[in-house]
Formats: sequence, structure tokens, C-alpha cells
Amino acid sequence: MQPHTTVGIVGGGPAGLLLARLLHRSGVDCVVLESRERAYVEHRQRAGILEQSTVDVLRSSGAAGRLDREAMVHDGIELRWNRHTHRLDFPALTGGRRVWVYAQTEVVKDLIALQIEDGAPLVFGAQVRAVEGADTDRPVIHYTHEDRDKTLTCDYVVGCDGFHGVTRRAVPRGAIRTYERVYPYSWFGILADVPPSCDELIYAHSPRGFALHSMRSPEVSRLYLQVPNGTDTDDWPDERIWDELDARFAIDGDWKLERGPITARAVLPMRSFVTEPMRWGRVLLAGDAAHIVPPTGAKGLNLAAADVVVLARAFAHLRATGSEELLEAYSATCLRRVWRAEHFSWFMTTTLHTDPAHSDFDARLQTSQLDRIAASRHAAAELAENYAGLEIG
Ligand code: RFL
Ligand code: PHB
Repeated sequence: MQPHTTVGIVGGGPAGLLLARLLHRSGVDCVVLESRERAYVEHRQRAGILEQSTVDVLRSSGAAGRLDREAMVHDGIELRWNRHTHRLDFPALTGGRRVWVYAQTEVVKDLIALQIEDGAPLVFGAQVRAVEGADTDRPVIHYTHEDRDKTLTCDYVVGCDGFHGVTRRAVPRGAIRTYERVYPYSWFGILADVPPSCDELIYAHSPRGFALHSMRSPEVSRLYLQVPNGTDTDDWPDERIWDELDARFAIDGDWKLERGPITARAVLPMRSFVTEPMRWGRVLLAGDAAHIVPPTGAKGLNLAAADVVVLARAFAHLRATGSEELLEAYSATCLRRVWRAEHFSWFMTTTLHTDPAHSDFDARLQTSQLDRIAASRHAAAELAENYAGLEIG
């Protein structure tokens, strides 16, 4: 007999792992197939900011023990432009919302440990090659594990395999529509063994380009610089990175950027992308497999978590009632939140970055918008509500 599961999950990133956790707790059986090895998945540097709703779901699924001990709770961010700084107070502007600084790598480690502790199936080194039969009631996952070709038949397949995954290809061309925007700049991200020079994240707009000061712990800083697409990390010796960060964060006041040993560096392209619908037959897409946002709004991981919450609820409903009604509503429910986050991420990105094709006129519009955020509680609240996370769907 062929191996079979109710929900076959392609990809063991945050979307796949959290979905598996939620399904396991509702008594829905599933298998996670992840192409990479555990150590690789646990150390891939990605997101750092969790919204209230993401923390809530990690807590309610019993996955927030270490998060509640170690995460840093932030009540705002700083925006910098024209050599001055403006703080947004999230709880005051949003009726009490805040964000958590807890690295995606840590969320992933916590979820993997729980999955293994539960004895729930999670296969590393399982490279999915294709998903077939989306329009049948027995879709099949074809994958390679330990040099052997294998298959897994499923009632449903969920593609949590990120932007470059294969599950999206199971949907015939023409059955889904994609929307895309590629930005004319990238982020150069570093990790440095130096205490953060700030208590909260700093998003800086400057004529030299955007910079972001984030953090991973009281001892480790995470910083990003806008750079041209195609930038080679070898062209950026440490001194040049720190000098450029210094120049972009500079304000007419007392502030100093502390420097330290750089332990990781990478260039990350930026893209907006949406697949509509997020379901076709018995194949569903979640997280980055379905949509991508540029990281300026800190939304990607939170969107992935929101998708799988909706999906887990739909599978639990199916199990309890036999009704597919929530699965049928899955795509429309998620896309409302996705498009809001797409807009916000685009807004943050285009307001804060320097576009090489832009004129001085465009640059003045950007600073006018930032001035407006500083002057108007309504404009500030709009940014704060989106950043700290909206209740949608
Ligand atoms: P992932 O994390 O890409 O996981 C997909 C998993 O699928 C596996 N896979 C396959 N497995 C089997 N067979 C195949 N054929 C497979 N193909 C792929 C991959 O190995 C991988 O393990 O997608 P997921 O789970 O949807 O999670 C999405 C998030 O990772 C992503 O949205 C965020 O990291 C985006 N993001 C941020 N999001 C936030 O909410 N807050 C942030 O502060 C934030 N900062 C960021 C970010 C993304 C960044 N990069 C790298 C673009 C900062 C950066 C720099
Ligand atoms: C991060 O800490 O990696 C981070 C924080 C905020 C962002 C993007 C990335 O907007």
C-alpha cells in the first residue's frame, strides 16, 4: 500500500511547521516534507518581528515557552529622516498593540523541537519534485529522500515551500493569476556581535538610501542597508558598512552607532508578489509560496502564520463536520489580509527607500509623507496599526 496522509505539507519553514503543529493539536494527521537538513533550516537568517496575533497563536498552540522568556517586547519604532528622529508609540496609537522581537530562526527551532517531541512526521532532506492530481480527490506528492524516489498520497496538499517552491506548479497555467513588482534595490543585511545602539528598531530614510537598525538579543544587532541590485558582499569591507550605516542614521542630536564584529552578511532582493486564488482543487498555498512582501513592513512571517491559522481552522472544521465550507473560503479570507499587507509593505518600502529613477520631486514627496506622520496622529496611527498588525478575517 502507498503511504497516505490527510494533509501533505510541502516545506518545513514557519508556515509548514506551524500548520503541522495546529493540525496535530486538532487531531488531523499530516506529514511535513522539507528539502533541507534540520541544521540549515534552524540557522537561515530571516525575519525578526512578530505581531500580537502571531504571538497569540504560538501561545495557544503551546509553542511560546521560550518566546515568553527570551523575546524583547517593543512598544514602538523610530523613523529618521532629514537628520531628525520621530518615535511612534504603538500602544498609544493602536489601543494597546505592541510587537515582539524574536528571530524566525528561534520560532523554527521551537516548532521543530515540539514536532519531534510529539512524534509527528517531519522528514528533512525530502526534496519534493512535483505535486500531481490537484483536481482529483487523491493528490500525490513525488519526492526524493536518501537518493530514493518516493510518493505520498494525500487528501489535500498544502504548499508551504516558499517563493521558489514547486507546489504552485501543480496548478495549471491560466487557473491562477499572479501579481508582481520587483524593486530597483536590495537589502544588505548583517549580524554583528555588538549590543544594539537603540532600544527600538530604527527605520532611516536618507538621500544615501534606506537603513534599518534591528536586533536579535541584548548582545546581537541586525542591520540592513539599501544597496543596488546585484551588489557583491565582497565590495563591502566591514569599515565601509559601518561608515555607510553611520551616515544614514545620522541625526542632529546625541546618538552613536556602536560597531562590532560582523558575523554574517547577505544581499536580499526585494519583491511584491501575490497568487490568486490561493487554492486550486485539493492543493492549497500558504505563506511565501502564495505571496511575498518586501521586508520593510516586517509582514512576511506574520502573513504566513495568519494563513495557516485560517487553514488549520478549516481542516478542523472539515474533520468535525465533513463540510468543506471553510476550505472553500480559505483563499478569499486570506487575500483580504494579504492585500492589506502588500499595500503597507509597498508603502513602507517606497516611502523610505531612494529610488535611482526618482527625481528630486519624488524625494520631496517622501519627506512630506514622513513629516505628515510626525504631525498627524491619524497618519501615525495608520502606520502603527498596520505595523503592529490588524485584525482581519
Ligand atoms: P520559507 O521560510 O521560505 O519556508 C519554505 C520552506 O520550504 C522548503 N522547500 C521545500 N521543501 C521540500 N521540497 C521542495 N521542493 C521545497 N522547496 C522549498 C524550504 O527549504 C523552506 O524550509 O516560507 P514560509 O514558511 O512561508 O515563511 C515565510 C517567511 O520565511 C518569510 O515571509 C519571512 O522571512 C519574511 N521576512 C520577514 N517577515 C516578517 O514577518 N517580519 C520580518 O521582520 C521579516 N524580515 C523577511 C525579513 C525576509 C527576509 N528575506 C530573507 C527575504 C527579513 C529578510 C531579510
Ligand atoms: C529583522 O530584524 O530582521 C527585521 C526587522 C524589521 C523588518 C525587517 C527585518 O522590517
